[in-house]
Amino acid sequence: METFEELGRRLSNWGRWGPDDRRGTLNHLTPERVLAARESIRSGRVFELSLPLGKGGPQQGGGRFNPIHTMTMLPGDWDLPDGSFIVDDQVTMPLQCATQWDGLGHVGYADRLYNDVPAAATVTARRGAIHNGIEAMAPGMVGRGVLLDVARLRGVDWIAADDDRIGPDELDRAARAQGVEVRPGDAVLVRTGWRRKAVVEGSTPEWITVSPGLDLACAEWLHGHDVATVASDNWAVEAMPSPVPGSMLPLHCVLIRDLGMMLGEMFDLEALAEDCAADGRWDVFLSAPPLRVTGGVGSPAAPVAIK
Ligand code: UVW
Repeated sequence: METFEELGRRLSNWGRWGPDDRRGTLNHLTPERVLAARESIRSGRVFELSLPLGKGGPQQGGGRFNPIHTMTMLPGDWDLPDGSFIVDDQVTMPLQCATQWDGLGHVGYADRLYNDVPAAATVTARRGAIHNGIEAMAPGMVGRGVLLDVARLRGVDWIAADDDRIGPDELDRAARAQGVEVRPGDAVLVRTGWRRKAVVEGSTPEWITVSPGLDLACAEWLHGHDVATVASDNWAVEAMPSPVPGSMLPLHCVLIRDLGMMLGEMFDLEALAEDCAADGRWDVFLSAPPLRVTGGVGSPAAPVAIK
């Protein structure tokens, strides 16, 4: 059986867009494809796909915590002679704690990041990811998005963590059932229903330790369709725990490090999925830029889908 490293080597995009490329599969997002994505706007309805940022956010793992919002200036602190006043605030948060993009500095293996960049020498405490920082991805994913509602295909509110992982055949079946085509340059939005579970049941510790999601075999499907990005409503896009002994995030490794693909996590696809099921249109115009955090390995995102 092919290991994830062998799969990564076989699908590798290293060198495809030049030795200094830092944008990976976002290169599929050409001006022509962005322009064509306007055809997905039909009604003007806009859907917010991010989770609220605050202490009510999801259960966290790995030392991450929900955003801490503090007021740094209250009415009365800086009042002006004309009676006007100024109020300021700040947020302290890990960049990986809510709706987010994983950048190309987020995951690697064998001391390499995307496009053969040495990891230990180029990700530093002072400067972050010197070569594969998230700022190189800006303006990021702005183009056509396709929602594949796998939970709906299975006829469930959400896929259970111990159900079968989502494989390439199922992505094809969802697209066929919905009558939508995945095109080069698209963002594929995969709904597992995991967000709905958090809303219905509350975000329990299991929400982050186990989860439904994509199987490693989906890497070849995403590669074969020349998609720009993939995003999901769970916390890791891929199914947890991993099917590969000793490897926690094999799909991350192949997609981020070998293909150069940003992953979108904890996207709230609930309202959008309801609307798509109602009108039978599953393609959207997606605007989901990352913050330009210099040397950042990820970024919070506030994606919006326009129908
Ligand atoms: C980890 O980094 C562990 O996961 P994710 O990319 O899903 O935030």
